[in-house]
Amino acid sequence: MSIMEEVKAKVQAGKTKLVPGLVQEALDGGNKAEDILQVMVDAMGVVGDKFSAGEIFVPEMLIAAKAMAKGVEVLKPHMANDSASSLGTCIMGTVAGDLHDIGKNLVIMMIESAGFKMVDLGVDVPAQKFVDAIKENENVKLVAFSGLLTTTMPALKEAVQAVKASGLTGFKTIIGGAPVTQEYADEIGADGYAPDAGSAAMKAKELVASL
Ligand code: B12
Repeated sequence: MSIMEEVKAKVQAGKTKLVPGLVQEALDGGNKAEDILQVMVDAMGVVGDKFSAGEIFVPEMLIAAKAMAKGVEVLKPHMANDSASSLGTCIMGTVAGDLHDIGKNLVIMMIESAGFKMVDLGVDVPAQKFVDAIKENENVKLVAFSGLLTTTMPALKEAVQAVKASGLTGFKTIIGGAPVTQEYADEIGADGYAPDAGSAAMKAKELVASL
C-alpha cells in the first residue's frame, strides 16, 4: 500500500494516533500538502457513504473526523501562505444546529492564508451571534457561514438574513458546505458561494475586492 493509500485508510479507520505520523511520512516523501489533504477529504467521503449505507454509525464518523483533524494539524504549516497583506477580518462559524467543523476549519485555514484575520465562532452558532461578532470586531470585511446538513440549510438562511437585516454594512457574506449550491446562495441573498476550501479563498478575495 502506498503512503497516500495508507493515510486514506487510517483516516477512514479513525486511527488518531497513527495519522499524524503517516501524514508527516507522506510530506517527507515529497507529496504536496494539498494532495495529502485531498486524500483525507476523499477518506471522509467514503466514511459518509458507509454511514449512508448503514455500514458504520456516528461514533465511527466521529473518530474518523478526529483522525483527519490530527492530520490537518501536521499539514497546516505546509499549506500555501501569502498572508503578507491584510484584507480585513473574516468572521466564520457553522450555523445553528450543525456540529460539523472539519470543512469550516479547512476554509478558515485557506482564507487566513489568503490574508484575512480570522474570527472562528465555532459550531452551532445562532444567527444573532454572527451579528454580535460583526459589532465586536474591527474591520470586518467578510462573514462566512458553513452548513453540512440539509436540515440546517434554513439556519444558513436565517443567519445570512440576520446579518443583512442588522443594518451593519461594509462586508460581504459567503456560504458553503456539502448541500449548498450557488442557486441556494442566490435564493437566500448570500453574496458568494464556493464548493471547497481552495475556491473559498479565491472567492473571498474577489468578494472583498468588490466592496
Ligand atoms: C465527520 C462527519 C460527522 C461528524 C462531524 C465531526 C466534526 N467535528 O465535524 C459527526 C459524527 C459529529 C457527525 C454527526 C452527524 N452527521 Co455527519 N458527517 C460527517 C462526514 C462523514 C464528513 C464531513 C466532513 O468533515 N467532510 C470533509 C470536509 C472537508 O468536507 P466539507 O465539510 O463538505 O467541507 C468542504 C466544503 O463543503 C466546503 N465548505 C464547508 N463549509 C464551507 C463554508 C464556506 C463559507 C465555504 C465557501 C465553503 C465551505 O469547503 C470544505 C473544504 O473543502 C459527512 C459525509 C460527507 N461526505 O460529507 C457526514 C454527513 C454530513 N453527516 C450526516 C448526518 C446525517 C449526520 C447526523 C445527523 C447523524 C446522526 N444521525 O446523528 C449528525 C448531525 C450532528 C449535527 N447536529 O451536526 C449526513 C448529512 C445528510 C444530509 N444531507 O443532511 C452526511 C452527508 C453523511 C451521509 N452521507 O448521510 N457527522
